Amino acid sequence: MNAPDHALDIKAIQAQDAAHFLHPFTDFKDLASRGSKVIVKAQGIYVWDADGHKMLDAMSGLWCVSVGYGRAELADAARDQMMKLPYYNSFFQTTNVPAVELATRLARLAPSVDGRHFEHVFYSSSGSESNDSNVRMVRRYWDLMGQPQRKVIIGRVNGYHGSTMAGASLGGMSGMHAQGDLPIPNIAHIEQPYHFENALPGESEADFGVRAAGWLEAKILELGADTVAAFIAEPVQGAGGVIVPPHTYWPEIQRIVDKYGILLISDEVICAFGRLGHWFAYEKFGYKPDLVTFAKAVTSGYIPLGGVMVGDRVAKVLIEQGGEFNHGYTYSGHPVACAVALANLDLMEKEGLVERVRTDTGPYLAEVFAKLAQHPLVGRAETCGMVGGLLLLKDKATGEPFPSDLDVGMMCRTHCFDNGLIMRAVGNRMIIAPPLIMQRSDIDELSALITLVLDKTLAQLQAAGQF
Ligand code: PXG
Repeated sequence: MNAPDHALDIKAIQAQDAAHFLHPFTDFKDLASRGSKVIVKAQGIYVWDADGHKMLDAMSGLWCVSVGYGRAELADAARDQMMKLPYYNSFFQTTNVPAVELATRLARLAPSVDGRHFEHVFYSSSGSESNDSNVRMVRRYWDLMGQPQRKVIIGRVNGYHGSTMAGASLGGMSGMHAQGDLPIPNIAHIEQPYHFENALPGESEADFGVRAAGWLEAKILELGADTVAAFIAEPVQGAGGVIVPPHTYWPEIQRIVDKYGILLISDEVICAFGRLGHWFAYEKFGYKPDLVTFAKAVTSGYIPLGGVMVGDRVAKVLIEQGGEFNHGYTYSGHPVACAVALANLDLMEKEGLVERVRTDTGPYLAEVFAKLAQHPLVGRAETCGMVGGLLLLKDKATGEPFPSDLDVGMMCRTHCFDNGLIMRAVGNRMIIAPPLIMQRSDIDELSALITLVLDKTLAQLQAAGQF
């Protein structure tokens, strides 16, 4: 398995890649000068590049391959459905069996909180599209409610909600806003609940959580409560660096959205389907969203599918009063994607993956991260279910960060690649979202690899006189 793939002319593939393939979120010229790493195969929790290097994929692809690679059940489901009905639209009073079955199943999986139910699904093919659908549904809802002035959707700095015009606008990534005249009108942002960066000196996590939620109330009052349509947030911020909010944050957010009657959108593109030990993450934190965005792990990334769980409050109005809803995609309710999702949910249920994360591997990963926090480079170590973040600091006692031009995160990530481990670097936070099929022994292997790359990063910093 570890031999180079001689059937491939890697240099030619890299040259064609540079000549024809514009990669997402990439400096095209820089990548062309380096040459892409060609990933050729995968099995279980590992991927292999064309040179035969085996890597433990602690990012599950891109937060999606929850059931691991090489699952024949998902390929069989796709093939069977392709041979039966590869495509049909659901625009003109037609439907298909997998889309109906999946919507029914998702409605059963989404827990009701305080009598608020999720009975309906609106399908898309990605997280970004789903959040565009959210904007359309939220604004349509308030129009139908006779409050068309309620247009503003509030998101958070460093939140990620996708890369379409609306998705990137809802997100709070300054680098994305800087390109393409974003955000679009009627989007506002508040600061993120990141204790390390935003707490006052000596402020407890609990106090900070309440204060950070209070930024939402302040923004609502600043904008005028009758102009605000919705608040959108990730349960735990993923792409922003695995920022886990204090336990006091979500209850206070719920109090505020209830007080002003604004809709709550839980963007669970990363957090749903067991990532945090529950089918949906709002259940873990106990809040009551009106709309829930999903994508990624609904199919374990084997095929694109996304959507929105539409709660009763919004669904009733759109259905009873809305007439035709002028929005949808060619692939809304794609039969093959829905068939793969059903097979994926079957696997997750059969193997008890959600419960495993909640009761076994999630708590075990937390123990492992508590040990990693002892490493001289690690200033903070946090997990939530099967996501984790390690903050690399120059001085963990004082909280002094490394100078940003040193790019310690990228330094560490290079050691990861060189040593058979895939982690993401977000600034100087090293983050993971491993496949949910991992057992404790896999987590031990992951922990040993992380320790190795931290040691190598430390040695490099010491050699450069930076530590
Ligand atoms: N919402 C959230 C919370 C996400 O994490 C999207 C929406 C958009 O989904 P699509 O399917 O349109 O990509 C995401 C996607 C990273 C990274 O570098 C994270 C995502 C996508 C690409 C890169 O961590 N999350």
